[in-house]
Amino acid sequence: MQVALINTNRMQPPVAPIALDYIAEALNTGGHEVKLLDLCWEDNPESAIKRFFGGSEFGLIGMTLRNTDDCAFTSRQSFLSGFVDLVKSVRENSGAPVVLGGVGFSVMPEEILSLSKADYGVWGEGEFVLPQLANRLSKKESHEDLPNLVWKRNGTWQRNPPSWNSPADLPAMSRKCVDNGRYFRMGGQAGFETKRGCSGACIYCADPVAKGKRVRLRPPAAVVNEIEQLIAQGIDVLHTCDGEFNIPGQHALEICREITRRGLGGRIRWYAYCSPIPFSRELAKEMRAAGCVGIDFGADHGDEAMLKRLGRDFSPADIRNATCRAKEEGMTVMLDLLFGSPGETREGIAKTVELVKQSDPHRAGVSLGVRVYPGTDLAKEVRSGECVAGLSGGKDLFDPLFFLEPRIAPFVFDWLNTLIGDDDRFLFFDPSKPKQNYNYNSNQRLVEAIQKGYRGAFWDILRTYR
Ligand code: B12
Repeated sequence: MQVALINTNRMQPPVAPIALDYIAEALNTGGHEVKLLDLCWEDNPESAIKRFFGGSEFGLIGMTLRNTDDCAFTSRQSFLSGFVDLVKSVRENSGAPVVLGGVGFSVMPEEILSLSKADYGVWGEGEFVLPQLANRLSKKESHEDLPNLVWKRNGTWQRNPPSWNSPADLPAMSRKCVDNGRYFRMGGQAGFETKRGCSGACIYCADPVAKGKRVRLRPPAAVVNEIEQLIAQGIDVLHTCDGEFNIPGQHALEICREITRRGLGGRIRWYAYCSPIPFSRELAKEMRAAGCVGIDFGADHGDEAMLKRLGRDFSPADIRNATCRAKEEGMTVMLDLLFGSPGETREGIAKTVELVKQSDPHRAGVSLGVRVYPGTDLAKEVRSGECVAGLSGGKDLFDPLFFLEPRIAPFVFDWLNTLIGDDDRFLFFDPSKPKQNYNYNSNQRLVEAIQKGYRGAFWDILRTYR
């Protein structure tokens, strides 16, 4: 069957739709032919859609929704109405069934299907179910039993139980469907994935909702084969696409050793999201030897009680140690902080800022106000009792829901100014502070830097760009 895949993510600077590279590979392996329409590069998406469907007939159309919104308390840009318009425009130009997927989509599949009036959704990973859906549709066989499929029966969406497959069963990834070279020139990095799923208990995080609660590992040889494919395309700056690269630590070590064994450590520079634990000296050394140049630790907070409240399993001392080890091995460090969740206090924020100053990472990103995703423990908690007062947004699906602890809301911006002043190690998730803004949505400073040749993790480009 001829399948159309459409990337709907038009945010600048661009991030390549790795999902469509992976899914295209699985469809090709399953005997289907794929054509990609990448709307990221189109000034006028409607006419691009018209042009694309003008010449070809498709049996199935897959559309990806990576970001429902920019997840930033200060800007709150939702992408859903734009996405709904694109589905409508596709419908007007083709009679083929439309299936939706993506990490953003998987957080609220039924709602997005109802809004967009698409035919199907795939909740979670797409490589296993999409080729089966294409097979069944081409043979006109029933498909209502397919795992992960969201489909309509008598006007009501049905979400089939997922099958969380082993990534070892994925095909070898050639990374040739998407124009990764162009994304590298315009976006400064390419992604690769080493595992799926997360068994963590962070109350705010949608990863277990969209990827499953069991960690499923990709074989190191397959990951490094894929890296080699990217290198062959001239791409040598990469970013991991895992929630946290070092969980589990042994797998991270094995990936690094495989990169080093193939002599690639000196040929690539890569960045990873990591947890402050486990982060042994051995892992730090192996990561650096394998070409890792920067780590963004999901530190969240510097107050022991708040870390517990957020469901994290490490301490402020672990954050200090991880920062120190990574720096000793020559890697650049960013600490990601999350302020304003339930129970936040003036003192907790002060302790966190103090911890950052003592640990002295290269950058610390301050995110204030927590995005409340459906299906998370935070979503359950804030709907009850006194937390309701801290909610804002959420009047409809186009209005992202956030929480900011009401006890600190009246003074928190001033308090942060007092504590941080003009310490330029701190970045803010806030477009109203362009020089310190690490919200990557329409970040013009970042776009400019990449055009001038800067490459790397976005926070590191922002750090070095003058
Ligand atoms: C790595 C990462 C980044 C890196 C990307 C680096 C790179 N070169 O790729 C950086 C730091 C740049 C980044 C930036 C941002 N990110 Co980010 N990022 C991630 C992360 C950790 C991995 C994303 C990824 O590539 N996964 C691997 C791919 C293979 O998985 P996938 O996209 O989910 O695709 C699978 C399925 O969803 C499905 N699927 C996907 N599409 C389709 C289509 C069809 C038809 C089907 C059937 C199935 C299907 O199959 C795919 C393969 O299994 C996720 C969290 C996570 N664990 O997913 C957050 C995440 C995607 N990011 C998020 C956000 C908000 C952002 C920013 C908007 C933040 C900001 N304001 O600056 C920007 C957006 C940048 C942009 N231009 O789009 C949110 C989105 C949440 C939401 N509901 O909208 C996430 C989920 C994190 C979170 N907060 O929970 N990010």
